[in-house]
Amino acid sequence: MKLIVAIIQDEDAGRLISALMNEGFGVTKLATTGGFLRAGNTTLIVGVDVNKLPEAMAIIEKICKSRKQIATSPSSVSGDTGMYMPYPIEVVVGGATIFVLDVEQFKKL
Ligand code: 2BA
Repeated sequence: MKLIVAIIQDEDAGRLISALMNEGFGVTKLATTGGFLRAGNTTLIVGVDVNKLPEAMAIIEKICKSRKQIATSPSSVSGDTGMYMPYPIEVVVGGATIFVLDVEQFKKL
């Protein structure tokens, strides 16, 4: 068994959860925050049989879209003044950041 940990954008979460559940995958949704943008995102954990992994990955790939986002820089540009000067930046947030982990044990009690 494998555990998919997929960090996705909030906008895609509802559709992705529905698509995965329609195909019989079990899904847990976590409300998370990206370290760089300090904005909300969604992390899904999905336990899958090894032979179903490609199917789950294909669903994630189909639904999750990358988007440009304008954000205020989380760090300061202080120069000599020591002042905090936030400035707008454009970043491309990926459709999904995915980790696939080996599952040592899986139990439902
Ligand atoms: P954030 O950390 O909020 O990052 C959002 C987007 O900002 C990133 O999109 C990337 O395009 C940009 N970004 C991140 N760090 C940057 C930096 N130091 N300088 C310039 N731009 C930067 P993604 O790479 O698609 O990441 C989307 C979200 O996935 C991240 O949100 C974070 O929550 C998660 N993530 C990405 N890589 C990760 C990793 N190696 N481990 C854990 N979580 C990760």
